[in-house]
Amino acid sequence: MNHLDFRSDTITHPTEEMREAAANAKVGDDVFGDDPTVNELEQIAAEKMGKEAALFVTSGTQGNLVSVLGHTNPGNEVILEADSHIYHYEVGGISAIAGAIPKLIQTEDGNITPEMLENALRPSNIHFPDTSLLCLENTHNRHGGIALSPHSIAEVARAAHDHGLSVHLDGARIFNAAIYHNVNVKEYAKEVDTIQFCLSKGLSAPVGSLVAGTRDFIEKARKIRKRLGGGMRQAGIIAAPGIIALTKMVDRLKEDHDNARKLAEILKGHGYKIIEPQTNILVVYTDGKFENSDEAVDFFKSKGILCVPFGPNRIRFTTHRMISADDIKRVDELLS
Ligand code: TLP
Repeated sequence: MNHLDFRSDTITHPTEEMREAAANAKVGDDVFGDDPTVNELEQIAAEKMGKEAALFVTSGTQGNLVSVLGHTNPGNEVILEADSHIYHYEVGGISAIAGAIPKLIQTEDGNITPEMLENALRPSNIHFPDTSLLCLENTHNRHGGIALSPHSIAEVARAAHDHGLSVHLDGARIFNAAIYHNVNVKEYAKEVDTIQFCLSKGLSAPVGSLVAGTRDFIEKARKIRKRLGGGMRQAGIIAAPGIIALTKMVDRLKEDHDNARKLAEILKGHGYKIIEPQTNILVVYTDGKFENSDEAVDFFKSKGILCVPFGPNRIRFTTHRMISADDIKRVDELLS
């Protein structure tokens, strides 16, 4: 059966133009700084984010880890939203590799307010770890792809800076957030010390993420990436599709948002409770219909629709370039 695959926007294949760009990319040894295509991608990324420099990394997970390592010392505390990707889905890297201790803040909607941050901060005491970093996430994956506003990010980032913390933004889908709020991504990046964003999700590149920040931080991060085994050689082959992702694929993300809203209407029509989607992620509650999320995933699969479990009583659908408006209409037929 030819399934409609809503498991993630990470499943997007590179476009023909990306494949051609990969085949024809000018390359060099990037550990020597010699790969012109990687250098170009890093420069475009830094300019887009309004930061001094950027570093091409293998994945969002590596970008977040490199950033946490750059901002902390072993034993430091890192403040995170309780449902953050870094805490849930990155195999405990910030503890296992950076030696950081996470402090979680529970929120209704992924938005850490200055007040919540103040309450989480510890007074100075010989027994306590030093708190050195606040990590934010936008769009917020486990909160249903909610897009935090530049204002919310600015408020909490400024509060964190006032207390001497650094701020890292996991902006895996930051362009989706910027499109939702109709702002330039720089509005987000300017408030944080570092931002990580992914080329390999809705933007359809096959591999890679970037970390952007000050020149000094990025030089430090380059060495940390090397320590993690992320020093790549003729990486222009994978950076070339990334340039197309960044320069040509951002505007079309709006289609994914429109399709998520259409999908939400269809699922509501079939009696499902959902979190209203703002971007390309749609979270659907399974209680009242199924015993648990695995059963729900199996049911949808039997209808030719792939999605993922998202906690005990929730499943997630993600729209992306390889799902068309006609595919969305087919969901209605498949469920009827
Ligand atoms: N998220 C993936 C899975 O890991 C869950 C997905 O399918 O959504 N930050 C955020 C907010 C993410 O959603 C992801 C990927 C990452 C970081 C990590 O990116 P990769 O997969 O490139 O390491």
